[in-house]
Amino acid sequence: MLVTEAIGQALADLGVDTTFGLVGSGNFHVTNALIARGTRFIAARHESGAASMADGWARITGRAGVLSLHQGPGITNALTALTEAAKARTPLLVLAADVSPAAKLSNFRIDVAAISAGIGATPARLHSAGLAVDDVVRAYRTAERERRCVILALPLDVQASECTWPGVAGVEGTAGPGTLAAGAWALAAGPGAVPPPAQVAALARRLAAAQRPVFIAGRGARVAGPGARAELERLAAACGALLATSAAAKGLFRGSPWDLDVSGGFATPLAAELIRGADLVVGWGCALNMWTLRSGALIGPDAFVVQVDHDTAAIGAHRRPDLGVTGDVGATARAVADHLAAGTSPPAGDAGYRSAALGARIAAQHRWRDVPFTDESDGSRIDPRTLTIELDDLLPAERTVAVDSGNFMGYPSMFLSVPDQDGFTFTQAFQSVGLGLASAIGSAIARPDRLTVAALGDGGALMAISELETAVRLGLPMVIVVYNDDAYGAEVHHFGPDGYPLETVTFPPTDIAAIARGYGATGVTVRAPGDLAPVRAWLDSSPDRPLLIDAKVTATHGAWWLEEAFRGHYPTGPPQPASRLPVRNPGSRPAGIQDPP
Ligand SMILES: Cc1ncc(C[n+]2csc(CCOP(=O)(O)OP(=O)(O)O)c2C)c(N)n1
Ligand SMILES: [Mg+2]
Repeated sequence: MLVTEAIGQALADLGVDTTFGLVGSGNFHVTNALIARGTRFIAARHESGAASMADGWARITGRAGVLSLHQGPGITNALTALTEAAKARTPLLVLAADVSPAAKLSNFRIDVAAISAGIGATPARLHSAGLAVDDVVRAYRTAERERRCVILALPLDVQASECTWPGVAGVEGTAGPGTLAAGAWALAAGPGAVPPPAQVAALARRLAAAQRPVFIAGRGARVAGPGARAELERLAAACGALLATSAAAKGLFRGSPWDLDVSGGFATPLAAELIRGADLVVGWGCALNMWTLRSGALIGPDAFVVQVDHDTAAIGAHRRPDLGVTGDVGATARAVADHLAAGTSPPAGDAGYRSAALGARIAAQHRWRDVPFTDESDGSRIDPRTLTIELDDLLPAERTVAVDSGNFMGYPSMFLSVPDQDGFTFTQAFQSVGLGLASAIGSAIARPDRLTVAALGDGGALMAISELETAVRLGLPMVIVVYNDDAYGAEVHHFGPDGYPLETVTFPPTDIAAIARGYGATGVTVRAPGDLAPVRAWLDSSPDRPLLIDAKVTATHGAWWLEEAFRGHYPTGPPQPASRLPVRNPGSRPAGIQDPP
């Protein structure tokens, strides 16, 4: 068989059933080999979109995504989205066509390995026809087990070579095509590592002594498997801990009466108060970074901080804990709960942080929509909070929310509820604008049983709008909400108050609903709650195409969480403005063209 066919066979045997990509000559045959073996191929319109779709799909399914790219520009077009995947530790295998070594002066030549390493991905390559299957299996397993973005260079000459099916050498129980069991390596991967007994005892002691413990679970808890939540809840109940998550694990404790939702910039006033009041904070598979802890402001002065992570390198990477515990989230929680249960003096009768009075406060105030605010809608523009609360009521609760980056991003993150930890796709590891639409499409493909809601700014929407064609072609009944302020609002609100010129970051109004209709989607313009009636009609119509809501939102002031983000740019304090010279940029708007009212 050809090497391309062997690659398709090996990946199909590994259980790959969905691949994303954009096909050129260099990945034409390998993509077809995957399709011939039963894989569904999702053709995107831009490689960035293809990569974000694979990323979103992998986050929601918990499986390794597979992406197929043409050589050279096919790879470079995908780099921003791949950087996000690498930083977020999304398991992703990239089948990256590459020029033959002998094609020294090919226009398509780039240094794939150097670029891969430069964005934090793991470089790999097909070494020869004889080793190709081993190379592919190793790359896939590295992506899957180590949660890496592995970029596997596929030189054209190796792809075109003949090979004999090698039976996936070195892999247990494989002698020929179709025999590589999908779970064969999963056993060896060893999730479930229990920390050393001394660490278990130390954490148990701290929990037993704590008056007001709070657990913050992160991405590591989300990916630790379905049992992790139950183990964490059992332990939390034993010591009276309140429950919170990082944004990446939003939804993990949904339904618990002790769930404070997200810790960090998106925390409700009540959640922030209670986390700040904790005497013990335990991060579970959680980086405890500046976002989750509001740069440390959510940790009270006398709080004891514990970090549990199976990856030793993660412990203390952002903030030095008072106690580091090396172990799998679920296994550690179980071991500590068992230790507490077996102890001679457990905190008998002590409810910890779980008093009846607090329970009542949490029940009344745990959602952002329970926090009073002044609706700033004025008839021509809708307050983004009002818009999002209306949508929260209108859209089915069984939903996946995917959020792009920008000033708007807190509104969907804070005001739209999600059903569980698999209901939120948050591509913020690289803080790139423009990945939200495609990661939503990947999420929608991953969970067709749920309504996917993409939340975008107008900047991010227009940057990535070409994937609307993909969503229409695939017949995805998803909702795309554009918080349209005709601006790069993040910049406007950051620099505007200091009097800087804003011509480079403001734009004439764009009718994004009309653009959506041009792609074949349903488009609705919303300026007031009453304009949302067509959303109800769309929901009731068994839709087979996306609905884009072009929401003209108020923009009188910036979102407060934005300042937190900008503070991260300058850890040693913001630079002082050197000059305030007015900037007149003739390139931004042709003379004589006025903005429509
Ligand atoms: C790829 C990329 N380019 C530029 C930026 C800088 N940036 C951060 S937020 C933002 C504005 C995004 O505008 P929009 O999507 O309309 O959201 P808004 O801030 O207006 O709510 C920009 C340009 C970025 N983060 N990523
Ligand atoms: Mg905007």
